Amino acid sequence: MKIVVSTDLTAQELVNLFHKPAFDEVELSDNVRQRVREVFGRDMTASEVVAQIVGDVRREGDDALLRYTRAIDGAELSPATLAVSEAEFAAAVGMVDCAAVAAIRRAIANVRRFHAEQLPKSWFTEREQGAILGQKCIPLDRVGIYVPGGTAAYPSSVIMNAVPAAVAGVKEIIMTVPPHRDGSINPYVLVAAREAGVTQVFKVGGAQAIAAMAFGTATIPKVDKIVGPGNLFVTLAKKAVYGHCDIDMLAGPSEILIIADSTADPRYIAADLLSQAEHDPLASSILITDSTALARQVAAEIEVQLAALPRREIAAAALRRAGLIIIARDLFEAVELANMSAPEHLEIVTADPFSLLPYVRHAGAVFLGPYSPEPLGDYLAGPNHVLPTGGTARFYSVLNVETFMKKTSIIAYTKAALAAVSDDIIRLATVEGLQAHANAVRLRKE
Ligand code: HSO
Ligand code: ZN
Repeated sequence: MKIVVSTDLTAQELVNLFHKPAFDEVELSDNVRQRVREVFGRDMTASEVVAQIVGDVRREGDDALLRYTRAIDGAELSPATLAVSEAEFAAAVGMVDCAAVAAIRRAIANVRRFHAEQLPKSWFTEREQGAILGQKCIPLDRVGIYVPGGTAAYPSSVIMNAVPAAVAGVKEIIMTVPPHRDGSINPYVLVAAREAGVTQVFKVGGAQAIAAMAFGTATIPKVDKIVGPGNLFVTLAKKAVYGHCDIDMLAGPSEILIIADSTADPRYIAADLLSQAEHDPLASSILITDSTALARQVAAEIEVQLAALPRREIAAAALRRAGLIIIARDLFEAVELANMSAPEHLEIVTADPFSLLPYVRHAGAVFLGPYSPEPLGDYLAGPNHVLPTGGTARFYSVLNVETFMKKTSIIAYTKAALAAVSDDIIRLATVEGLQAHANAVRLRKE
C-alpha cells in the first residue's frame, strides 16, 4: 500500500488524493468492449449501448428483452419463463443451506426493526381561524429492485432493498436479476427475495431490465421507482429513465475509509480495508492515521491477509489502483480529509471515536470503535448497506424507508381563514397576471 504524509503535500495534492473519476468517465475494460462488439457488431460507447437497449425495449417490449437476454446472458427464455415460477422458488428452497437461511431471517429481522424506526408520520397542524394544514406520507405503489448477476448477486442486497420498501408499505415489490446461461438464478437470491417480501422476480438484467421496469412490457409491470446497484450499463440506464420513474441513486464501486490511531489493532484495520477491496478492482480502501507505526503495521498486515484471500486478485488490483495510507498531523485533520473524500463507509477506530463524530459531515455510514467492522453493516446490524459512493455522500442519503415514500400536502381553510388572506393572494395573482387565480379567491369573499 502506498503511504503518504499529509504535511508533505500541498492543499491541491490533498484534494487530488480523493479525486474519483465520475461514474460515466470509467473506461470499459477490454473484455466488455469485446462483448459489445459481439452483441452489436461494432464498437460503441457505454452510453450508446444504453441508448440503443433502452430505446429497443421501450419500442418492442418483451421481444427486445428476450433478444438481449439471449445475446448478452446467453439464456433462451420466453414470455412464459421470464418470471420466476412457484416451482423455481420451491426448488431454490431445496438448494440452500438451512443455517444460511436462518442467518438471512435474522438479518431481515434486524433490518426491519431498524427501518421501522425511520417510518415518517403523517401530521396535521392548526392555523388561525380554523385552518388546517398537514402532510400525508404515502408509500409508492410499485417499486423495482435491480440485483446484479454473477458473483455480485448478493442476497444481502436483496434484503437491504426490499425490506425498507416493505416497511414503507409498498404493496408490489418486483425484482430483476440476470439469469445464468441455463436460465437459473442464484437460489440464495430467490430465498432472500421471498423472505424479504418481494412479490415477483424476473430473469432479466442490464440496461434492458431497467428499461423494462421504467416503461413496462407485456410481462414486466412498469414501476414507480427503481432501486439497487448495478454495473456501468445499469447505472447509465437508470440515469436515462429518470423522470419516467424515480431512481434511488447512481451507485459506483465500494469504498471504505478508516480513521485509526495507535490504539487500533492493525489486523482489524487490514481486514476491514480488504473487505471492501475484494468487491471490485475499482473499489477504494483508504486508511488515515496519526500513527506512523500503525501505518507500517497495517501495510505489512495487508500483505499477509491478502495472500490468503480467494479473491486476492480483485483485492490486490483495487489496492494497487486506489489503496492508500495517509499519515495525518492529528485526528482532526484526519476527519477533515475524510470529509473531503465523502466515503461510502467511514470507520473510526480510535481511543474515543464518539468525540470525532460531531465533525463528520460527509459519509454514507459511520462505524465506531473496534467492534463495528464494516461487514457488520453489510449484513446484520440493521442499517442499510445501499450507500452513496464516489463522493456523492455530499448530497445523497443512505437508502431508507422514505426512499419508498412520497409526501402530499393537505390544505383545509375555513371561510374566515381564507378571507383573512384573500387580499394578499389577489395582489400576488395580479402581479403574475393570473386573473383566474384572483377570481377563485375573490368569489369566495363575497
Ligand atoms: N459493501 C457493499 C455491500 C455488500 N457487501 C454486499 C457484501 N455484500 C456495499 O458497499
Ligand atoms: Zn461489502
